[in-house]
Amino acid sequence: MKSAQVGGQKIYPTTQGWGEEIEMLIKKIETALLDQISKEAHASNSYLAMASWCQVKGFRGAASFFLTQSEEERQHMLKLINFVNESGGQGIIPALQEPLAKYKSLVHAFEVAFEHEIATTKSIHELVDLTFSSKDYATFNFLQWYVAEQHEEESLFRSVLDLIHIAGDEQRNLLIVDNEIAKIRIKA
Ligand code: OFO
Repeated sequence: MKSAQVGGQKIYPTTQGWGEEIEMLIKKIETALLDQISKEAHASNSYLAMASWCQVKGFRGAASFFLTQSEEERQHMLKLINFVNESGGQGIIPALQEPLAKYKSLVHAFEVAFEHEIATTKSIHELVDLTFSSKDYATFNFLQWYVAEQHEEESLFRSVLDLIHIAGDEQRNLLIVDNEIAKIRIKA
């Protein structure tokens, strides 16, 4: 990075470079941000796979829900890439691991999605911890948006799961639920 925020201050390398300790700290935070880019990309791809499965199974509401979610995750990834680039690093575009293509049921797809969200929240919180303990307040501040976003998304997925559980297994009820899922983001 051309400059770094350490100890609450913007610092610049000398002609000899950063000094080993700061160099390692910057690398650690940058690596963690790149790892988060990769996780957001995987989330986007996974939700696209879920949208495709839902479409094939006739769950049009859930398909549209997952498509929107996939697009949101892509935006989260882009936001991180921009931040890393603007901070003097380089946002690396990761290779994608193949997401799960088949689900046992609609509830299964949403359970997998919810687990993704819980894992993402954990990873964002670890990043926040790292930036705070490193006194990298600029990145810490940037990450607050992700903390709020994860809180919202966990709550959204929890509402969908509640809805599916109330409906039970009956196919007729599931179709009504599917309609409701299409509208849930508007209500939230
Ligand atoms: Fe990227 O917001 Fe959830 O996962």
